[in-house]
Amino acid sequence: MKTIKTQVGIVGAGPSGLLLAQMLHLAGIESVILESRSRAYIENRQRAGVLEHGVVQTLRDCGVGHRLAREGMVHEGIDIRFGEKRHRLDVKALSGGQCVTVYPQHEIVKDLVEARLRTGHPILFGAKATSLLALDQPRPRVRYEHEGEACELECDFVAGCDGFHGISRAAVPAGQLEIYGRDYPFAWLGILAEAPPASHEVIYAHHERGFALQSMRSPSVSRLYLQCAIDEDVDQWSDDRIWSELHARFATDDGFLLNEGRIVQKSLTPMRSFVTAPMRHGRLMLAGDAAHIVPPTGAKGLNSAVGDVRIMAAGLDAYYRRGQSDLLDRYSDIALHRVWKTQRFAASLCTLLHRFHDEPRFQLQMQLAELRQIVEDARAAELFARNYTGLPFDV
Ligand code: RFL
Ligand code: PHB
Repeated sequence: MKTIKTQVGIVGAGPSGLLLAQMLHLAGIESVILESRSRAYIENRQRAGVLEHGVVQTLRDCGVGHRLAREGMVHEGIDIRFGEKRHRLDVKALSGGQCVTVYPQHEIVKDLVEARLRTGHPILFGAKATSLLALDQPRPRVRYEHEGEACELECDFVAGCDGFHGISRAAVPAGQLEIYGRDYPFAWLGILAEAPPASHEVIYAHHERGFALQSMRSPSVSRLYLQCAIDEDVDQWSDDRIWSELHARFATDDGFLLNEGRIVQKSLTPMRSFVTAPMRHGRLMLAGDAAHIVPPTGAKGLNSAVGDVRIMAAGLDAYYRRGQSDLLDRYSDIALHRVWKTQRFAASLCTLLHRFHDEPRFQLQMQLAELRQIVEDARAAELFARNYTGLPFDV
């Protein structure tokens, strides 16, 4: 069987795997990335949009911030709507100077793939990992298929960066992982529209008909989401129906109007909170969506993945540079400390903004009271802004 040897075997070329590879490269550590999909597929997959302050800094520090600095849209505030009124939260002032940047995830993926290719180190597309072996031994192995051939990657550590549906988490023996989670009884219908965003900041709209969100991908392309049923048939949503529902949910008493445009993509996203603990088993370390999922309301998934990768890279650096394994041994504890804070924020924002169909009318009043507190009470607003723009990284 064809075998490649390296220091760190990385399964998955999403933001987690690609950023880890770049950080390891900068630290002089060798790695091989295995990605089951094609380069074109991962570079066009529509996902996240909002980057925390510290994530932008991390990407810059890793030498992949040039296009982000040019094309990223820096946002100093967000618009929260409820009861047909809009409220601007100046998150920059409230958080002590931190902004968020809207820059699509697939553009980060493009920047990181380009950086990887420039290093000349291996990234194999169409390489599907099929099993992880000897995870409790000094040299674990990843078995994978590439160009119709069964191959093996032998390494010191395996970084499981293969997302929620990957094989890494499942490779941990039964009973060794604790799973925490919740599935929400609704989904998001997301669209990409060739329409300039009507507001230059992201809008979070609480409405009796359900939650809606306006974001953007560029000054001429809007990204919009609508809360919908979990089993919604996207084909039942004509463009006219989507626009009329969006208009209803974003309406304010001062006559705000969304810009319409050609809808070029429609998709359905389920909503889930999920954490696996510990995030390490033997020589396998999980990062990003392979270890935890947040409902997208707080825009935390990708940001949380970057938090994991920073800790893992620092641990590997200490291990290879100084022969110290204590940081690596504490990887899971350090990562989970931040993961749970992020989970709390994302889950609470999700339950604050969405309608639950079985909820008593009482619950709606609770949501409105909390929303009022966020926009009226400076301390509640500050806490929100600090979570939204990003808590400090532990490493
Ligand atoms: P990914 O991006 O899923 O990448 C995993 C990679 O692993 C590959 N893979 C395999 N490769 C080899 N062998 C196998 N057996 C493999 N199995 C899988 C996959 O092909 C893939 O390329 O995980 P990663 O890197 O951990 O990144 C996580 C983020 O993608 C995710 O958290 C965010 O997209 C979540 N998210 C958001 N996060 C934010 O921080 N800000 C946002 O504004 C935001 N908005 C969103 C979002 C996610 C959304 N969806 C679609 C779930 C909005 C939406 C609608
Ligand atoms: C997005 O731009 O896709 C986006 C923005 C804000 C969120 C979630 C997703 O909270």
